[in-house]
Amino acid sequence: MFDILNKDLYRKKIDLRSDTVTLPTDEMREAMRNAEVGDDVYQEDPTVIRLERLAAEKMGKEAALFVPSGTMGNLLAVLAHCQRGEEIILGAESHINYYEVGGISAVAGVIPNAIPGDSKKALTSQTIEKALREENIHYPETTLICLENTHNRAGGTICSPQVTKEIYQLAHRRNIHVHLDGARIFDAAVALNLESAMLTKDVDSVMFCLSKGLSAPVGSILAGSKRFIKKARKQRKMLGGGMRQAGILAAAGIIALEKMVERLEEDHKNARILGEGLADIGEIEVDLDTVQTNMVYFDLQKLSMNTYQFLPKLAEHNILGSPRPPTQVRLVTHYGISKEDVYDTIKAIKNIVKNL
Ligand code: TLP
Repeated sequence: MFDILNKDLYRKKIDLRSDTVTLPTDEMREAMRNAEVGDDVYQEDPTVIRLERLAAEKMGKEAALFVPSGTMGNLLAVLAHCQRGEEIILGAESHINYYEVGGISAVAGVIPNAIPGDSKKALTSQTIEKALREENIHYPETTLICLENTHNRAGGTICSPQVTKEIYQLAHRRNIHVHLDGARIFDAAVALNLESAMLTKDVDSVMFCLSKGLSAPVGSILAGSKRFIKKARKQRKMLGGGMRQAGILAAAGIIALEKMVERLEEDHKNARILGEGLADIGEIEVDLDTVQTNMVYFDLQKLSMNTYQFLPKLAEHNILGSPRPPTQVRLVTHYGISKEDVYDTIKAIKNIVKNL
C-alpha cells in the first residue's frame, strides 16, 4: 500500500521521544534564509562569529566553537584537555560514557574511570575523591572530570552550583580539568532561575546543545578559554567537522539563544503535569523527585510489563516515547508538545493500564 493511504499519516503524533525532535521555528527559517555567510574554516562567516561570541558570553567563557553535534563537542573537549593513555573520571550513567559510541576511547584514546552507582545521584566531590587514585608508577594520569547538567539518565536532574564548585575545587587541588556536558544547561538555569554562567563558572569547558529544547535544527557549542578553543578548533577540522557556510545553521542558533530559553519553563510545567498524572495511575511508578526539568521516566514493573511491550501499545495511540530497558520509558516535553498533548498522553496511558 502507498504510504499516502496510511491513515496514521493524517493523525497528529505526540512525539515525546526526545527534545531533539523539535523543529525550527518560522523565525529561525527566516533568519537562515537571510543569513550573511562566509567560509567558516577561514573564520570568515560573520553569523558563526556572532553566534560564538553570544554563546561564549552566555557561558561566561573567553571563547566558543560552533560544532555539528553535542557528541562531537564532548569528544573535542576530551581531545583538547587530554593526551592518549590518560584517565578521565565520569559517571557510568553519563551520556559521554553511555551513549557516545565509546568515542573517548576509540578516538581520544583515554581510559574512562566510570563511577557506578545510583543514576539518580549526580557525581559529588565525595564520590569523585574516592575514585581518584594516589600517585603510583602503575597508574595512568587522571587529567579530566566530566560532569553532566542536567543529567539525562538520572531523569533530567539538576546539579547545583554548590556541588559543581566543590568538584571544581577538588579537581584544581589535584591539577585536573573539569568539563561539563551541559547539553541541557539552559533547562537547569531556567529551573533554578539563574543565569547560565552561574552554572558554568566552576568548570573549565562546557558543551551545550542548540538543537534540543532550544529548537535549532542542528548544532552545539563548546566553550572555554581562548587557548582551549583554539586547540578544539583544529581538532574539529581533524574530525571532519570544519563547516563552510555554516552561518545558515548558526543563524537559527542565534534565535535559539535569544528567543527560546525562557519558554523552557513551559516544558518543565508540562513534564510536572505529566509526571503527576502518571503517578496518579498507581501501577505506573514515577519518582517525582527526579522530575525537575523536561523529562519523565517511569517504570512498568508493577504492570509486569517490559519497555518493548509497552511502547508499541503507546504508539497505537500515536504517542512515542523512548526505551529505557528493561522496564523503563522516558518521555520528554518540548516546544512541539502542548498541555493538551500531555493530557492526551495521560489519558492514553490510563487506557492502556485499564485494558491490560
Ligand atoms: N541525547 C539524546 C540521545 O543521544 C540519548 C537524547 O535523546 O536525549 N549530552 C547529553 C546529556 C545528551 O542528552 C545528548 C543527546 C548529547 C550529549 C549528544 O548530543 P547530540 O545528539 O547532538 O550528539
